[in-house]
Amino acid sequence: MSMITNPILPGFHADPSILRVGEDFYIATSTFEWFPGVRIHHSRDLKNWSFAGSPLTRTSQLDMKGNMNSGGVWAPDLSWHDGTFYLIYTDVKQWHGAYKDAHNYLVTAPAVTGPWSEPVYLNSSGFDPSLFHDDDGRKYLVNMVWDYRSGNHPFAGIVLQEFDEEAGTLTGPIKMIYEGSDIQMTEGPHLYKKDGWYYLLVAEGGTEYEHAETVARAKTIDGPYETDPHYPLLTSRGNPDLTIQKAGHASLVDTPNGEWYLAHLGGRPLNGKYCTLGRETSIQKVVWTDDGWLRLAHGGHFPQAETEAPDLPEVKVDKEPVRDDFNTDVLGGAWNSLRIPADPSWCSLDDRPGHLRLYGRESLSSVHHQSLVARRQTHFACRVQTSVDSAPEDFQQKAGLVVYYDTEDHAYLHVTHHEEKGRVLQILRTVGGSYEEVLLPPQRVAQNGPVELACDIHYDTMQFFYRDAETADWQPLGKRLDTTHMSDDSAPDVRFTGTFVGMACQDYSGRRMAADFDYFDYDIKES
Ligand code: 6LW
Repeated sequence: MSMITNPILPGFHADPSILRVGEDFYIATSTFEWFPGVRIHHSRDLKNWSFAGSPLTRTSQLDMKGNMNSGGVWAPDLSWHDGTFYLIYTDVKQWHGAYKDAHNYLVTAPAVTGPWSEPVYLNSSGFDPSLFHDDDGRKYLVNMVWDYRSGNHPFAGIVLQEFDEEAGTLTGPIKMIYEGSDIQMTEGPHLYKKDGWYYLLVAEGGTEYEHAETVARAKTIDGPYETDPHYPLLTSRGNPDLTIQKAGHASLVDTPNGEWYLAHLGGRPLNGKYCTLGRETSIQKVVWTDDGWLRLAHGGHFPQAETEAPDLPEVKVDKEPVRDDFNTDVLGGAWNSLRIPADPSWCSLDDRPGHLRLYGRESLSSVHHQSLVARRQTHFACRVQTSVDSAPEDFQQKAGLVVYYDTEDHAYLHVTHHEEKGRVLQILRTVGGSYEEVLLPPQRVAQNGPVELACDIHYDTMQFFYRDAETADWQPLGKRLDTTHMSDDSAPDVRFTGTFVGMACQDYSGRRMAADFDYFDYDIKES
């Protein structure tokens, strides 16, 4: 029997919205404060997936300057009707106590690769909106709503409202259709229709170790919805031995042969707690009971690390190359910037051919204009390596290799300038927002030319290295550093992303120092 190994999208790929159009499967996932917004992957067999593009590529669609950490794009919903793709998404500006500032939008396109439209504003009542296309041609938006009647605005349930596509607005009454099971924190609604029933899938229990997915159904779209008597459909709670923890936030798809699958988020903790790779996408085969409820095909409620593959021909995809040597015209699909697009005013492949040039901007703690380009860490064991050519003139100028969770938690090996030593290397680290210079005194390096920087990440620790014209081989720098603080689980705040690795450049003085990166390697060190 052919099996699918979970996760199918390793590294930070949360809140999967799965869709089939003909023989093509798509999954859209959340990107939070990282640009471009939303990642779409494509597959023909549910087993082999490749990146297929990001719909939100310009600030007219998404401007996240100033957004909080783990704000931005939450839980997109991808759907298709009559030749058009619909993508619904939330831009979360702030979430803190009663301070809830999040807005829901729709963009459309004739193909997943675009061109994607300008956004249509929908509402600001909550998050996790999704669009349902009913058989009669009417469209409905469902989303969770905050309870604005009480103090900290807790979750009130799922509301439904019709969407008038021609007018581009929501219309008619807003109906509370489901207040959730007793698990509560009901969110992530997706509606489906099958055999005369409307099925409402919701995430519950919060997106951590208590997470779950629950199904409810009704004969009419506005309810009353009856909870599955054997809820939840899926959860990892109470079972710390499972490979895939935090299972929940799911969506449903059928194959051309009539098999059914549930895509869902999950995390693989280190040391029983820290999901440094973020919340990833997994998939489970599901079946329908005779009385019309969904069940995991292998029985029970727990996610499996392997699930039975569908009866479809396998279509393999190319492996990602280890090296990006920046000889392309546009940045590859793996790369991301923080909050705003990577544009030539600070990030260029043209200014020095064969190099990625970054012009120095604000600090790694800025929520506005960072000069940082990074990709997801998708394996627990990997080596990242780059070569930077830069001539800092004082301590206000830096450039180098970054391992980054957010403004509070990151580690940064960089070249900078020291009054007595000239060009030096320093490792700057922040843990929970507390700043530490790891290399004291800083390490002097060749005063001119490129310096190679590397980091070996091995599960819960990592080690930086460097090599330059004056060193015979790679030299370790500083102590082995902990990686677990770069996870959703290391702080009580709202934290939803994962670890990134990449390149950055700062110039606090406004002189816009240039840093030229000749290549970037992402080398997988696990089987
Ligand atoms: C998402 C919500 C959730 O919007 O976490 O796990 C939030 N579920 O549905 C962020 O991913």
